[in-house]
Order: sequence, then C-alpha cells, then structure tokens
Amino acid sequence: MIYTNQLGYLPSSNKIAVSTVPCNYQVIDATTQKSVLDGSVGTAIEDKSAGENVYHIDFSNLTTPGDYYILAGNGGKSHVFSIRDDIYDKLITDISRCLYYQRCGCGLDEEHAGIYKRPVCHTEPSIMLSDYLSKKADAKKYDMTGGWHDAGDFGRYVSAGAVAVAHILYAYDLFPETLGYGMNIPESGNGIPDILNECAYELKWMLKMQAPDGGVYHKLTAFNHADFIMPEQDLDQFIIFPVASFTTADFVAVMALASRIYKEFMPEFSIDCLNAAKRGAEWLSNNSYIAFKNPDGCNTGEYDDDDDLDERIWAASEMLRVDPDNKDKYLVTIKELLLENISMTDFGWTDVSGMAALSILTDPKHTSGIFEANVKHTVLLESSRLYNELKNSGYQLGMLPDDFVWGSNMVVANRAILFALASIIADDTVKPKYEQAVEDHLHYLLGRNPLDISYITGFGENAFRHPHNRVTEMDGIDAPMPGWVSGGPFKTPCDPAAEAAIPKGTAPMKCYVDDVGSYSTNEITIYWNSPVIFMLAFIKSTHSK
Ligand code: G3I
Ligand code: 9MR
Ligand code: ZN
Repeated sequence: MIYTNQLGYLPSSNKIAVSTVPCNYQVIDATTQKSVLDGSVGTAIEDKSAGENVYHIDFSNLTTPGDYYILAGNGGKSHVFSIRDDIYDKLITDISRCLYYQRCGCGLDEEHAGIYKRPVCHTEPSIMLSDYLSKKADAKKYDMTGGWHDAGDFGRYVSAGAVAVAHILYAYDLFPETLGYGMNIPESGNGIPDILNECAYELKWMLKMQAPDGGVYHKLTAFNHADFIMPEQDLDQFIIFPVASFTTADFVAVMALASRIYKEFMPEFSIDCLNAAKRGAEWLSNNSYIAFKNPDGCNTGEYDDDDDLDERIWAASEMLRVDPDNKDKYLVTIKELLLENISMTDFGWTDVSGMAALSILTDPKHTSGIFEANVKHTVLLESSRLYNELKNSGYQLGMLPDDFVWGSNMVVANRAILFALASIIADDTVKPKYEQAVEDHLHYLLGRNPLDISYITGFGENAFRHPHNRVTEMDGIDAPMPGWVSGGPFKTPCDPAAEAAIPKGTAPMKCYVDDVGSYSTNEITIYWNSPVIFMLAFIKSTHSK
C-alpha cells in the first residue's frame, strides 16, 4: 500500500508518501498516464503507534501543478492527489463552514446552507439544574439560545466553545491575511471577516452563560443525549448546569482574547467581551477550585477537570494584555502558576496552558516581561522532544502510542499548533523543520496514515463518510457535508460499534472505524475542526512569505 495526502501538496512543499513494502516506484501524471518521476524507497522505519515498518517515497522534486498518483513496482497504487497552489483553499473554507452548520437557535436558510438548510432549533427557555432536579413547578426561565452545537450531540459547553474559538482567534491574530475568505453566511458582506462573524455567534451565546456574580455556568444541555433526530425535533428541556472554576477561567481567557481581536471590527461587542472578562477575573480572584461532575443519571458531556491551574494561567496571560490596571495581579498569578506542574504546551479542553504560552510568546508588547524566557524554554524543549519522535516515526508525527486517546486527531492538530509556535519563536536555523512538521501532521489527517483514510469529510478519494453526528445521519442526504474532522483512532475505544469492529490488540493508530455508531472514534466536534483551521492558516502564511 502507498499512502499520501489524498488531497495533495503545495508545489513548494516537501512531498513524502509512505509505502508498507520496499519497492521501486513511479509518480504517474493522472491526465497523461505518463511517468514523471521514479526512484526507490528509503530504508525501513518503525512506527510504534501503527505497529509496522514503513518506507518513505520522497518526490519533493516534483513541483509542476497537476494530478498524480504513485505506482509501485509490485502494482500497488496510491490515490490520485494534486499538486496546486490553491490546494487547501476550499478545505479551510469548508472546515470553517461546518461551524455555521452547528448554529443553534437560528434556522439555516437555503441561500447559505443549500441542501443542508434546516429549521430553527432549541428556542425554548432553559431552567437551572436545581429547579430541574426538584421538579419545581414555576422554575425561572432563562433565554440561553444561540451558540454552536458542540458535536454530534446538541449540547453547548463553555470550555469546549472557548477552546474552539481560541484556536481560530489566535490564528486570526497571527495570520490574518490567510483568513479573509468568504463563507457565505448570513453576515457575509458586513465588512467583517466571515470567520470572525462566525466566532461571534458562539461568543454571544457564551456571554449569556455568565452568572450575575461573574462565575460561568459549565454547560447547557438536556439531562440526557437526544435520540438520533434532527435538532428541530429535539424538544427536551435544556438545563443550565452550575458554575465551575475552570470553565470560568476558560471564559475569561477567550473573552479577553476576543476583546482585542474584535476591537477594530465590532467595538461595542469588544467592550462587552472585556467587561465580561473583567467580571470573570474578579470572580476567579475570590474563588478557589470548583469542580464539575454530572449529577446521577445525566449522560451529556462532562468535560470535567481535576484542577483549574492551566485555565487560570491562560486567563491571567490574556487579561495581562487587555487590563493594564490590574497588571501586577496577573503577573503574580503567572509567576505562582509557573511554579506548578503545568505543561504550557497543550491546546485542548483538558489542558489549555499552551494557549497561555501562545499568548505570552506572541505578545508584541512583551507584557509578561521576565516570564517570557521561562515559557519559551519550556515550549522549545517539548517541541524538540516531540520532533525527535516525529523523526523516528514512519508516519512522521510527534505522537506516541499513548497519545491516541478519544479525539486523537485533535492531539495531532494540537501538536501541529505547538510546532507552529516553536517555529515562530525559534532561531532561523530550526524554523524550517518545525514548519515542515506542521505540514506532516496535515498529511496524516488527509490520508498519509495506515488506514489509508482521509479524516476530513469530502476531501480525498477515501474520505470518511459516517460521522457520529445526529444532523449528518438524519438529514436524509447521503454524503455528509464536506469539512468535518473525525475524532480519529482511540487506543481503547469505548462504544459498541468500535468494540465490535476493532479486535483487541490492534495498534493505537489503527483503532478506528468509520461507523456512525462509533462516538469514541468517529464523532465530530467544533474543537476538532478549529485547530485544523489554525494549521491551515499557518501553512498558508509560511508558503506566501
Ligand atoms: O484524564 C485522563 C488522563 O489522565 C489519562 O492519561 C488519559 C488516558 O486515556 O485519559 C484521560 O481522560 C480521557 C479524557 O477524555 C481526557 O482526554 C478519558 O479517558 C476520555 O474518555 C475522555 O474522552 C472525552 C469524551 O468526551 C468522554 O468524556 C473526550 O476527550 C471528549 O472530546 C468527549 O467530548 C464529547 C462530549 O462529552 C459530548 N459531546 C461530544 C464530544 C465529542 O465526543
Ligand atoms: O451522541 C453522544 C455523543 O455526542 C457523545 O460523545 C457520547 C458520549 O457521551 O454519547 C453519545 O450518545 C450516546 C449515549 O451516550 C448512550 N446512548 C447512545 C447515544 C448515541 O449513540
Ligand atoms: Zn439547536
């Protein structure tokens, strides 16, 4: 078998395909059927996560735009892929548009959603968990409409939303020139980049999730996941779950970030975000760790967290940049938290401390002063450790077998964000290798993997087709909308569909099934799409230099 990025490569990119057997190969022009390059594979490389040896085919010298496939001496063939300058343009637009398709509390009209149009959903008011549990007859009702459905379910979770929006706003902060594409959404043409319009839809809902005392409610879901129905058919009571400290810190961080990104485009909204962030920051100063656990019998997403230290350092790092009056307070928080056991290198909902590092290390004003060097050291050390893993791996990922958790494709994308950050802060001599590492992670997601699958719907000849997603399953349309990123392989899958399909002892990178029932390997979420937007923005910006 020969695996490539099934979508394709930029002309100036390095191009490496992976073969499972040693062989000679030819790169064939798919239009003329003529060989344009030939050679033989390199030496065997073990891949621990895939549990196999593989061989690299390096065809980087091929830079002529076109459609190609690779033919091995033993008859094996890759999928057809392209080499083109605009190869990732539709991809980033469609990945972004999937967020629009998640909008809750508004109908999706034909003009913008095309065949994926659907009526308005979840418009009824919500009630507090305590009132729900006590079955209070005249429970107070709250308008909590809006935001994006989290995933294949209809829940809306503040931490998950904060992380998704943050990936995108950081991309905008660093590479704005790459994110100006039109998304054909209702706000298109209002003078604001569409990707910011889309994120504002989620942020406006998040503002509703702040309690009067400044703390932030953890989530807004039904008590149990709905059956597989369309969102407009779901009439369950939505419930406001209690405040948690880590959720509040995520909220503070993303609102502070939003206040600076939206200043130019939506000045009043920017002030709302800043005020909400300040109220949340005040609440954080007055409250220590508050956990979140699902009440008995509730099965919607838990997003629990044993500590709130990484969230607090993210919040302090962002507040530092927008609230100069309290600068000293935030610096003390950062100083204290840097002494704790915090990674400073992860970008997912469980560990957001990499966002703090990103904020600190890309702050043009260097507001964090003496702490910058410390954070830079940590980021470069971890990047170098993971880069060594990449170099010693067949599929060229900075991943270890244990990294194949639920949503491993997010880990893949978040490692790419770390490499992107490393390339930004590293010396010129090491920049190129980290830039390359970001692309390697994209190639994996788009098909250069041992399952020969593109984990992004609609992109690549063998893209996955059966996401665990109520809308794509129930909308009566055969193919899912393009641009969804699958959760991906999970070394200990824990849903009935995956347990039935994946034999025990399967290598971590192969523990995946393209089955709508497999929520632990094949769901979609807003925060699995968002880091890929960051990756693509970064790749586009490095190639336009
Ligand atoms: O925290 C432990 C860590 O200490 C340990 O090293 C690691 C090893 O496996 O496991 C860690 O916990 C995992 C946790 O995610 C954090 O990565 C759990 O095993 C794993 O079950 C858990 O999966 C989460 C899943 O919900 C179940 O709670 C996913 O990350 C999370 O993305 C997913 O989120 C769901 C929402 O609940 C509902 N909406 C859909 C969404 C996507 O599937
Ligand atoms: O659809 C739900 C998905 O979004 C969650 O990630 C997953 C784990 O919490 O749960 C899914 O819902 C299932 C529920 O937990 C148990 N009954 C079957 C539901 C749909 O397969
Ligand atoms: Zn809805």
